[in-house]
Amino acid sequence: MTKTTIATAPIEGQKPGTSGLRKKTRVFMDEHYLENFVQAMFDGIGGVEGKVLVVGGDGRFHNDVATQTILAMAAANGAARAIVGQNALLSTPAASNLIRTMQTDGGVILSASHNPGGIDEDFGIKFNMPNGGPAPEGVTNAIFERTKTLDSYHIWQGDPVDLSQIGVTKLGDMQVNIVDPVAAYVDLMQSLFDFPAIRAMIAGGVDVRFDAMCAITGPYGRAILEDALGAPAGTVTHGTPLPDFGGMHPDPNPTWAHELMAEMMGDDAPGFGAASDGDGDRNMIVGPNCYVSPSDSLAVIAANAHLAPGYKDGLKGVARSMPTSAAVDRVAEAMGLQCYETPTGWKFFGNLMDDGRVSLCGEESFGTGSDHVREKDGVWAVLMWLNIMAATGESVPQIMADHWARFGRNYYSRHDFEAIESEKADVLMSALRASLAGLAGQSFGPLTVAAADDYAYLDPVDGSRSEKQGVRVVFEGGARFVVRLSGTGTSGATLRLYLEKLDTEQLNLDPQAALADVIAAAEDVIGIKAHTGRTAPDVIT
Ligand code: VG1
Ligand code: CO
Repeated sequence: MTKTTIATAPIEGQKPGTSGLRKKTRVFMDEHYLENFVQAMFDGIGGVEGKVLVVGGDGRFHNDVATQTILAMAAANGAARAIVGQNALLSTPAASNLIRTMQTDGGVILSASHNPGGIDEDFGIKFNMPNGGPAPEGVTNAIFERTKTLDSYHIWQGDPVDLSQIGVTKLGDMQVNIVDPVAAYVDLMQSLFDFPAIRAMIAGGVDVRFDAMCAITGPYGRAILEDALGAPAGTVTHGTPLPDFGGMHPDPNPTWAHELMAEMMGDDAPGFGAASDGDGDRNMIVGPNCYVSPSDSLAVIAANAHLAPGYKDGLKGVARSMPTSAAVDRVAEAMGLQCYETPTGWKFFGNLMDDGRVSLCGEESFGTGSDHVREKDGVWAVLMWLNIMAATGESVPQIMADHWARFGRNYYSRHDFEAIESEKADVLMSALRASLAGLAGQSFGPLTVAAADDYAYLDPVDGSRSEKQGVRVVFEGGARFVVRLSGTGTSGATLRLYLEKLDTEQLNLDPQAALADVIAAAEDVIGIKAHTGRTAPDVIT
């Protein structure tokens, strides 16, 4: 085996988005594409000489081949050690945990998360920092800048490492530790939640369904729910990770997790249902005939986290992404907790957690997590819910009814318009931004605009500033909508429209009906139909 330096040239468009670089798999398979980005990543963090890195991914098509490339490049760039999940598998939260507990210099996570996998679908890669969290914008910008000047990369030429056996091996001078991807994560969950109480609840007849959507959480779900908590075999469905996710779209929302939804909305539904995404950081919670919106799930967890042993002393504070509903704000206010608002993307929560300001974070996009790692964590949220149910003896519908009775209900929905021509989406956003200054005071149906702006964030910990993080229009009385373009897609543009309205009296309306005024006003202000020709969203959550 030899270390070689390969001549290359900059490749355009290697700009990380909301969560790393995501492109079509075939793009990543192009000559030098992955290698260029990995070298830029290593250079962007100041080199990997003598460093220790965690490497793993969600098992989608190309995960295995890309892992070998990254290991060969880490070795040639002088890394001291790589810690790799067996067969190159690691859920995103499990990778975050290993980065932290093994005190490494960071990690490379291969995933396009909730995007479909396969040779004709999506692939992705991102760098996580020594704190276990996604690289902040300063670092991703440095990586992107480096992609523009790169003229060579270093790689070991030789046989691939056998990643099928747990143990220690070598690649050139670099040590490679192949670890069980699940074990340390199970220990962490056991340290946070009351496993005996959850076990007793399941033994007492609460039937659990966990849809892993043929993605990474299958082995985690089985080890925890079926082995440690005694749920019967079959509790975890679609539990074997497959390179193409069995053709499923591993995004845990009512549209894509429709098999689970059908079961949960049917007669004889299980007592608790959940699904996770491609890389295991998202979750959807469903009770019998009771879908829990992610914003509500965050609020319920904020109100009840103290029931879980790992959080018995209460939360330090909470944070939500800007488009996430203010349901959690109401809980924070009642409990005397500080509540922070950040731009979309988990990378913005890291500083708040590292600084000890918050211990619970969440996004409306089915992401919830705590400071046990620095990523959102799907299985963690499932266990938190089961722990709350075991501690209160209440069902999911009861928990929701109690919560809304106490705090009111922030009716919430997100409408996604997918695969819009990028140019049309850009024109729409520019026109919307240009109209903001004149919106205040204007009425749309029964709603009058109180304020409209383009959200910018000043990080209270490091003083960094992020601009243009979403247009928000707030109406008198507090109803609002938010518009932004997705930063995780790989073809065209996806427009996300987030809608919200608080009601403290009528608690059992259909969200789309409750939000009808806001939906109509949003269309009047934005003109989605006029700009794109679209009359209805592709996905509603
Ligand atoms: C989406 C979500 C965002 C989430 C991101 C990564 O980003 O809206 O809340 O943090 O995906 O999630 P965007 O830019 O498409 O709206 V995952 O599960 O991909 O790591
Ligand atoms: Co994900």
